Amino acid sequence: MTSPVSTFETPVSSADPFSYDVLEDPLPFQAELRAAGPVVYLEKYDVYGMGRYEEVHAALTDWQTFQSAAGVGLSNFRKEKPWRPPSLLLEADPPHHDAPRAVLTKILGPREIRRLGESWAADAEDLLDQLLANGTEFDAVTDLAAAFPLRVFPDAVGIPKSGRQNLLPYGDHAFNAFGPANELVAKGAPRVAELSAAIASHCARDVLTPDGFGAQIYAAADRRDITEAQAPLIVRSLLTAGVDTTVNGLAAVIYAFATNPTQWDRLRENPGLARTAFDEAVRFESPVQTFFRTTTRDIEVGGTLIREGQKILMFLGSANRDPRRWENPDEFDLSREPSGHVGFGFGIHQCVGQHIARLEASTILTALAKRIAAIEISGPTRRHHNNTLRAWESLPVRVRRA
Ligand code: 4IA
Repeated sequence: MTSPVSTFETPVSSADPFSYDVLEDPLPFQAELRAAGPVVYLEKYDVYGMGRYEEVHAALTDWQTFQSAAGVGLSNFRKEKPWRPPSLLLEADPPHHDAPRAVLTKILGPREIRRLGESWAADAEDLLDQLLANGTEFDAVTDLAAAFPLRVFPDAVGIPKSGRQNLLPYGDHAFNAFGPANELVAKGAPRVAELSAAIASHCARDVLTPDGFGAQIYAAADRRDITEAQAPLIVRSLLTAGVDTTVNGLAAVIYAFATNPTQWDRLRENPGLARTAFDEAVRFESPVQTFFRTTTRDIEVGGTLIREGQKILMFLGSANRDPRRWENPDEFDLSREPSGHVGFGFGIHQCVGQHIARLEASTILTALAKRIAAIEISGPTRRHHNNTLRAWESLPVRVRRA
C-alpha cells in the first residue's frame, strides 16, 4: 500500500472580480466561484476568494486569524502606504479598535437614535409630497434613494450645509480604492486631494453643530473615552461609510419592490415589514459586495492551506445568495428571515451604523407605502460601477398613487 498523500488541489480562477462584466452583473461569476469550492485562488491578484456563506461567516467571526489592520482592500498596509490615514474602525483590530467602536456603538445605538425617527418621518413625507407634485415618473436613484439620505444624514452628523456635494464622490472613490488600481480608481484620482480636504474640513470640532453625532464624538474625547486626535477620523468614518451605502441600500430595496409587485402589496398590507424588507434587500443585492481580510497565521480552510500574510477576498454578495444557506436565494421574499446575512459584515466589525440605515429605510418605505399603490420600472435602468459597491446610476420608475 502506498502512503496516503493529499490529492487536494485548490481551485484556481483566472477571472477578474473587478472587471466590467462582473461589476455589471456579478451573479454568474459568484455562482462559478461557489461551485468551484470553499476557497478559490484568484490568480490575477494573487489572493484567495471565499464565495460560500459558511466560510465567509466563519472568517468574519475569526478576527484574530483574519485581520483588518492590514487593510480591507487589496492593498496590503504592511507593504504599501494607504491612500489615506487608515480608518480607526474598519482598518483596525483590537485593542486599538475597541475604544472608537465602543463610542460609536453608543452614539448610534437603537435607543439613542430613536429621537431622529419623528423628524425623519416628516422629512420623508415632505420629500415625497414634492416629488409627487411633479408627476408620477421620477428617477428612484437621484430623486429618492440619494435625495433622502442626503437630506437627513449630514444634518444628523451635524456637518455644515456647504460642501455636501462632495460626500457621494468621496465615498465612491473610497469604495473604489478597496479594489485594484483599475480604471475606476484612475477616474477618481484627479479629485482625491480636493475631496479629502473637503471631507476633512467637515470633521473638525468647530464646524460641527452642537447636537449631532459629530459633537457627540467630540464629547467622548472630552470624557477621554477616545483621544482628541481620534475624533476627526471617527467623524470621517461616518461620512465615508454612511452615505453611498445607504443610497445604494435604498435603491436596492426600491428596485426589488419595483420588480416584485406582490411583495410591494404585502408591505402595503403590513407596513411593519419595512425593516425586514430592507434587510432582505441588503441580503438580495448586497450594496457592499466584497471585502478583504489578511491572515495572521497559516490556516487551513476547506482543504486549502492559506499562508500567513495572504489577502482573502470575502464575497459578501455571493454568501448572501448561497443556496447552501438560503432557500431560493435569488428571490426577494418578505416571508423569509433575512437576519444572519453578511451584507453588514459579521462579528466585531459588523456595521455600527446599521440602526441608522434601517431607520432611514423604514422611514422612507413607510411613507412610500402610504402614498403609492404600485411602482414599476418605466425605462432603461443603469448600473453604477464601483469596485466594492453594487450600485445604481439610474432607476426610472412610474408610480400609481394610492
Ligand atoms: C470607515 C465597509 C464600509 C461600509 C466602510 C467604509 C469606510 C469605513 C467604514 C466602513 O471609513 O471607517
